[in-house]
Amino acid sequence: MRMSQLKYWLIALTLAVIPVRTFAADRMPDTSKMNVLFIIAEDWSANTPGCYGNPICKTPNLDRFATSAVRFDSAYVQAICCNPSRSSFLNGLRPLTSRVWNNSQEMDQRLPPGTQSLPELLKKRGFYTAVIGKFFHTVEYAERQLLAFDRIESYGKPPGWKGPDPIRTFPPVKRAAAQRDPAPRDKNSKAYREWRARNSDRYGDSGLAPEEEGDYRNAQIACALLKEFAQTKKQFFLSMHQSRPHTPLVAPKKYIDMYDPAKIPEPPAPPKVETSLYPRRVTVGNPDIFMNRQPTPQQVKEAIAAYYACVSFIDSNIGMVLDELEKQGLAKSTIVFIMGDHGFHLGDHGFWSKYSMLESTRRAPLWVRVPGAPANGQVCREFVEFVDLLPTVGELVGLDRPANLEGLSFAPLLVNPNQSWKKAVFLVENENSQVVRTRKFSYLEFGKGPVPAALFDLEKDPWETVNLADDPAYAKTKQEMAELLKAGWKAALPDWAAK
Ligand SMILES: [Ca+2]
Repeated sequence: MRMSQLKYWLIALTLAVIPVRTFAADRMPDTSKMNVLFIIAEDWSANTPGCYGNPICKTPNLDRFATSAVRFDSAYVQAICCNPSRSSFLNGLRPLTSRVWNNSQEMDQRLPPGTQSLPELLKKRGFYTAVIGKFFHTVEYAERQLLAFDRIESYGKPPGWKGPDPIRTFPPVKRAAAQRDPAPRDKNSKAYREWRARNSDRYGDSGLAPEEEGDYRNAQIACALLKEFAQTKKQFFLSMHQSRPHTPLVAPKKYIDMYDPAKIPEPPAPPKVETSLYPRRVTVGNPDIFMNRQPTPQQVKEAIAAYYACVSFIDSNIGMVLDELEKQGLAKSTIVFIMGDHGFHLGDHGFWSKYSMLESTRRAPLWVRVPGAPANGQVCREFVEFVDLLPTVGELVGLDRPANLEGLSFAPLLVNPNQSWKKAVFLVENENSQVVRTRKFSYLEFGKGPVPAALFDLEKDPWETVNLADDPAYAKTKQEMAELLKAGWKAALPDWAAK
């Protein structure tokens, strides 16, 4: 055999072996130089986008985006409301490790020493970092972390931050006299708390043109920044906030007019005081909306219609940003994550708002588009957790990932969304109340409340209405679920990832 023939056979042999071993990595483009765009919307029920199966709520931009991204159908947050959920996924830690499980715990006072948040890691890696609107729960809770942003737009500035002036300014909003109800200055005052409740517990026409709305303006700022980034050509991280569909459920009239409350079906899982896990919400009121009263059936439909209007409004704003990404030639070099920060009850169980361990709070919408990823356009039904976001970004762009992260990069699911993945997801309400959800069951333990535990058969009862915790036929299942909850997230990892 001549030397050239030998070389040929050696190369052929190598090629025959390599594709089997590195099949997945070979099919993923080089993502290390890509930009990262986060779009985070507040309190977003995964049951609402059209591409998630809602036949009424209109989300044409997200539906189109879904054809070029991976839509995660089983994405779960780790905490029951904003502050702990964001503290969890923006630091890659679960609530009992971040030590933040409610809205009043100050993140930067409680994180384990040495914790590096996502913007800090990106900054260290050389990204130009920009944020538009809310990112962490409040500026006061994240002053150190926010200093990692080169650009802060439409959001409070932490002390000592010295960045550029706003890239865009807007004319002041002219509110009608009837809508004038300014917030009292002292955030610790009773008057402020009363104003907050009054302001939150509303739905319907915002009385503003889209151009006067903060969410629209945030999208405009994002477009201006993308234009700048296209010229400076720095590798960037940009996060844009959408305050909807958080309460108040108000939107410009054109979006409210899209929905006829008469055509909204009644919510599933009608309220039952005697079996409710959170009975106060069925008898007294809810957080955020319908706070001191129970809505009439008509008000239920009107509020759901208004929520859909809010979702359609942010869909339009998000579409504006995605279009600009194309226009500026950045779509092929920018990884896009679109997500809610947790879910929302829309009248199911008689519940509104979040603050529960049930599916409506746990599950949130999540789309991920890595340009050129093989799974784009597909739906991933495997379990992912929001605590996985930081490890995923870390793997894609090559961050120096801290050793104590409590998630698993789901980048491999962007290559093959059908491979076997986590067997369960976890959420924490507080130190003593937690839930584990497998494909078939959810199991909840309560530190206090009407029952110590709840077990639901999700195949038979997806809306979690029949508590089987005391049913002898489910005794073995209950024990297994309790053991899994105690064993924790590591016990639910795919075999290859378990340590
Ligand atoms: Ca929220």
